[in-house]
Amino acid sequence: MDNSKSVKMYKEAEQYIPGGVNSPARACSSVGGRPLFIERARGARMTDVDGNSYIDYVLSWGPLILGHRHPSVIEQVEKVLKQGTSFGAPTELETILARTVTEMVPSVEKIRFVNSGTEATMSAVRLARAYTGRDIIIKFDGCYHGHGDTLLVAAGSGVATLDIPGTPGVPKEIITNTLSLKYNDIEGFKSVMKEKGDRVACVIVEPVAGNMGMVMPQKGFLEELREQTSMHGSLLIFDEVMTGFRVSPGCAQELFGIRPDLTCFGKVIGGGMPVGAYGGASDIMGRIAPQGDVYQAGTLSGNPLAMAAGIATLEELRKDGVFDDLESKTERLVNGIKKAAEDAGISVSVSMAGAMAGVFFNSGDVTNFEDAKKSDLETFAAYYNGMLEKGIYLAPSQFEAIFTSTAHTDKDIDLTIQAASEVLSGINR
Ligand code: KE4
Repeated sequence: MDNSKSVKMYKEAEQYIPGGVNSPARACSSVGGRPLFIERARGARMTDVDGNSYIDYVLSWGPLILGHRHPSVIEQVEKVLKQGTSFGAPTELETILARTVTEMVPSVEKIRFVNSGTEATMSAVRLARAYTGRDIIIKFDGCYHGHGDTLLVAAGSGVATLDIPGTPGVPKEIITNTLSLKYNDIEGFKSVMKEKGDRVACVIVEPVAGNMGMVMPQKGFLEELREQTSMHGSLLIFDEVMTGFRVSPGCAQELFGIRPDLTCFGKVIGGGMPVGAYGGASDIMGRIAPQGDVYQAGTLSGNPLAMAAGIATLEELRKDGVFDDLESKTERLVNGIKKAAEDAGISVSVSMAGAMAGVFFNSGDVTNFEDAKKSDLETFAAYYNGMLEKGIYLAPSQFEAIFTSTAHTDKDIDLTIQAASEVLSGINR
């Protein structure tokens, strides 16, 4: 595959941008490659600057659940573009998207838009600390909640991929009140809450973990988080930046029937434009300035172009049958990859929820970060590069997830399964 233009552009980018990328997750160092420079995309396909075309399962790391350049998203954004790009003043579009989210996610009575998932989680934690008057926050190893100082402890995603501590530059005092526990370890969580529960401001969790690879919550885990936080007057925050409107139209909280106190959103809610959000019960959100005294602000928060993309995306997702189709496509894909690995004699563990899936090259079940780190990273690198050669664009890390979209066709899924079969059977030879 000719990548000469990407190679040239990457060299140029490295002169001005650290690592040549504006997010470490895009670096391909962990799989021994370099990032491709993309020229255009439509539906489930992306084309790089050398004219190579790929079936895309990264979808801008989740936002493009309708695929690239969905007609209604483009139409809505172009309509707003004719009026302006940003006003720094309220627009009706913000209210429309806010109302849509409250209709789709009942636990959200009020919502504040920001520009990224990081801003959403950072603000939700600040709000929880203010609302409870407490300082301790609990997260889980391998979960990634963006790059905010207090949450970079034992984080997943690019922090895990690059195997870096994640906290250089974060003063110890800032993270002394951040406890990171083992995901799915109910007894461990209960004992910490027994000892410190009355000082815990919030527990923040990815209800389906997608940043250590994809790890499902074990039976009773989320229920226990809900029970213990209610018992101790702590807030339960669901970080649904990745799972939001992807694992179910009503998010993971609908899938598992758990009502968190606060929910963080990102990715799909912006339809490919920079949007994050946090929301929850009115009495909690009422503490946010200017209604309350907890400060959080943003120049481009609620940007009309981004709101238009988000509205168009959620309106499409609400249509009957969309999720059933997404789910069956994802199931066929992940079972096809599983069978390809097993036929090649390669240990594999897979999982899926709605329009997201995970594939670990691992001989055991993966229920937490420790298990995930036992995966065969060499096999993953060979699989990643082999699939790329065959025109299948995956996240360049074992510690990321697979995303499907309404734009992926049955033919795309068949081609992907075929590619996996050829690549994986070639690895062990
Ligand atoms: P952003 O600040 O990147 O918009 O959102 C941070 C975030 C928060 N919470 C969860 C559960 C997330 O998955 C993320 C971001 N996800 C990564 C991919 N695993 C974004 C990719 C990147 O960092 O470039």
